[in-house]
Amino acid sequence: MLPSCWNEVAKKKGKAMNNSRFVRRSNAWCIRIACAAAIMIMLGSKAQAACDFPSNPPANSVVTCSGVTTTPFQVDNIPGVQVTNTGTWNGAGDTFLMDFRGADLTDSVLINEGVMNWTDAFNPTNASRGAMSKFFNTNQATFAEAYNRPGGILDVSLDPAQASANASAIGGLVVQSRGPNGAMVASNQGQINVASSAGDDVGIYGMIVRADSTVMVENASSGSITVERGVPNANFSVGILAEILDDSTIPVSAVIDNSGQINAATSNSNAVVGVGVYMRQRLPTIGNQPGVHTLDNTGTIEASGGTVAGVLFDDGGNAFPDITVNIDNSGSIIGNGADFSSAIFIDGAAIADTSIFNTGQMIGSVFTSSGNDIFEMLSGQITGEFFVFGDGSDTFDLIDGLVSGLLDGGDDADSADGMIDALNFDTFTGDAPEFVNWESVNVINSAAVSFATDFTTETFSTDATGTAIFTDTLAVTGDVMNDGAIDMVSPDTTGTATIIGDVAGTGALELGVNVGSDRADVLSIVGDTSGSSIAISPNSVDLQLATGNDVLVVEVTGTTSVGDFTLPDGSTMQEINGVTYELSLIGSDWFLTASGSPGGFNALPVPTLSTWSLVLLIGLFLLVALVGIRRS
Ligand SMILES: [Ca+2]
Ligand SMILES: [Ca+2]
Ligand SMILES: [Ca+2]
Ligand SMILES: [Ca+2]
Repeated sequence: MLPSCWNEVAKKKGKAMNNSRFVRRSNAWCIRIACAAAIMIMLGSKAQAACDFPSNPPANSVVTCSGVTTTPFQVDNIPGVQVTNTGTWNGAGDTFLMDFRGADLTDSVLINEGVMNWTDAFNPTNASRGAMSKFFNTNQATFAEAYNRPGGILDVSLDPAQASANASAIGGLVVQSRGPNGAMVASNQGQINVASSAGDDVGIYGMIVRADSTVMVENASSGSITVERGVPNANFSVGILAEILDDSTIPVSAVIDNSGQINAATSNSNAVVGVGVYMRQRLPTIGNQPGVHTLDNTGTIEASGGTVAGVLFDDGGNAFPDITVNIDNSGSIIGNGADFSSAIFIDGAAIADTSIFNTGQMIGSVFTSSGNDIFEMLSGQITGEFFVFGDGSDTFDLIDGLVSGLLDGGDDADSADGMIDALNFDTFTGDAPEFVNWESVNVINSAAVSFATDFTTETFSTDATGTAIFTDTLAVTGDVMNDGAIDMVSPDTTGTATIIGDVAGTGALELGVNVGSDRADVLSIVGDTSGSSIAISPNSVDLQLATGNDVLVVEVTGTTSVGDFTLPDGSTMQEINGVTYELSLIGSDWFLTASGSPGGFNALPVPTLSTWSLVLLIGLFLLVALVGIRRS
């Protein structure tokens, strides 16, 4: 037989996936499967059956089930069996369809290409159960795979009359690999539907994929997962759960790749929790092995109802060290809850370092934990009430796209606690969203950003190519390092921005000036300017003749010294509307004063006729006089 994950890997390579770890890992597994397959061909038996092939075939059998059946197919403590359903398989009540159990299920492969219906489902056992397969907790499957192929349908509906009989979760595809450092691969390329219409006190799941060390889950572009709970219930309704269990002696990882549709819908009751993709590391590894949890989403993940998360990570409240969560979204992640809406929720008890790369759409808030988190907003749109990064030194890079909601770096805006959050406007052009609790705010790499809402930070900076546009009356609390440009130009020269902190840097300060009415945009600095050499650039807003009166441009309450500000190119002189002005320090305030007479000299109005005009006029008079003399 062909290794069943071979096609998956080929397809991923064809997609030019950038997640090379995923491909490398897949290749390693496929080599193992290829070997197992070769052994099967040499040793195994092959059977065709209308879902009535006797259970417990020899090891390494390849079993195909067709036709219609209601008989469970059991594999008990037999390694290397591959079972494929191509027909229609109906089960009802407390039952299994494909039932894998026992101590050794290594290299089991479960495939559905037909229809598997589980109606009136209930689960009185203490272990979760799915329409398609179940491995008990005692299993020792060091590697196993499960596929719902294109066209395959897994349909589960819970029995309302048996609501109280349920003891554990019910799902569409439920598999786990519990051997030493076990690995589990599962892929949905067809349809999975799980529905509950009664108050069943049990979690319902499209897919549950678990292992001690390694989990790989795919919902392919042809895949759709719908989990729907019609009535209030405190338990979970989840599209995909990818969970690392316990006892791994090697670093653990879970990779989820969604390019299809995932919808987890609950009723609008507050207590109802709906989750599109649930990433979890529940129990301790041996020796606190590092854990990496990765979601690559190019499709749609949506959770709707009462309290919802498009994507959720938790570590069972264990605060495991050395956990990394990576989310790459170029599709849609939507949390649409009546009471609580999050697109991404990293449980606050975890200390995971979370990295999020977004080029797609997110609707709903984002919460990360006390780790050091990174959010790269590369393009697309995120719309939510809050984007909260919590404790730890976190970074938000706004490069392109639209952010609608409050960006909250967490902890405070002070580095004394050792937690220093950086908000970087990197090449971004547009309006800054509202933000709080960032120790460092930076406008870099040719970014041009308008700031309309007062903010507090420890250090605000522009690099040599960055422009910060301050709207009228903006107040910035924090020190400012301006190596690029602060642009306060307002057409009516009424800008009165305030910096409550020290100012330094070698950049520019763009102001609007009206030298006809002795007015300019004024920057107030409640602090010192020592050591700076900022070039004030007065931009005349109209052509009114200059009065030559003093014009205030910068006021400083602390210390400021000659040379801290200049005019462009290090000059101290500039002609504006016919009068040469000089930048003068008077007290601790900076004025434009008519050249040579700092301190209030009222220059005479500039003559309306130039000297050349006068000469021309005098010449004309002389000419007229000469002509008059000759005629007389
Ligand atoms: Ca954090
Ligand atoms: Ca923080
Ligand atoms: Ca902070
Ligand atoms: Ca802090």
